[in-house]
Amino acid sequence: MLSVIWLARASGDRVDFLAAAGPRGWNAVEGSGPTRAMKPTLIIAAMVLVACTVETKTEFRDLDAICFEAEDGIDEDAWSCDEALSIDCNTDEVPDAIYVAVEGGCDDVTLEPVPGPFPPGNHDIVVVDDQGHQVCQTTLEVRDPVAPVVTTQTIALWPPNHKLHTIALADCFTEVDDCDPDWTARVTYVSSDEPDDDRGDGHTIDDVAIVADDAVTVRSERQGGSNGRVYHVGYAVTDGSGNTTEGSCDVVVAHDQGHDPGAIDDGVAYRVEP
Ligand SMILES: [Ca+2]
Ligand SMILES: [Ca+2]
Ligand SMILES: [Ca+2]
Ligand SMILES: [Ca+2]
Repeated sequence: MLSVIWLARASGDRVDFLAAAGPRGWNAVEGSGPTRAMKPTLIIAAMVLVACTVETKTEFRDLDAICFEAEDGIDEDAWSCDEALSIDCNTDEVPDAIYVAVEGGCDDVTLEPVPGPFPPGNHDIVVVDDQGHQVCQTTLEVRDPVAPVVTTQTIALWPPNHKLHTIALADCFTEVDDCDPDWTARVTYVSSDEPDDDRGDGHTIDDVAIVADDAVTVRSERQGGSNGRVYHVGYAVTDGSGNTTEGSCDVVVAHDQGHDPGAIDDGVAYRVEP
């Protein structure tokens, strides 16, 4: 069972890897507070961890090609090149090796590894010898019927100085667990539990906006006479097989710094969609 968890986003010149975790559930994001300030630490930690964990992802290994003498047979669990293989990447691992039956013995046969990676999808598996001659061919189907599992954190903005903050989905995701590294995330809405411009909140409008497929801006502001402001950032995370998980993460502006969690959600006052 492969269980590398990673959080990677590619968007212009922004962070490529934000968090990564191994089978024991390592989590790059600890504590709460202004995420913007934590970002450099996250990037460094993530780069180190991605370098360590990617090698354990079975799909990223090459496939050894092993000659066997047809008359001797192979273990019943071994994958022989004379049959196609279909696996579910949530429950099965890509085998380490494919076995190739050769009449007359393996003494003079040297087979090349079949280069990976093998993410979800259909793969032609062509085994060649060290002279480049094709020895056999089959197919590997890697199925992924399970939607990504997304874990988020609440982001706190302070002080309430009416400034806009850009929040990327990568800022509020702490884990995206999927056997397919080729997932994408998009914003589905952003909402506020206070009106755009009301009493005791200054004189600004457009407090929420969607500024990219995967990013919003929200204003660090709340009504002085209320209980703190709660923004919801809706997201959809879709893997390469089209399985989608939807949810939202919170961005809060406390009424003051004496409260924990410091803002009470009064329901949606208004929301913006793409
Ligand atoms: Ca999946
Ligand atoms: Ca106002
Ligand atoms: Ca406002
Ligand atoms: Ca509130």
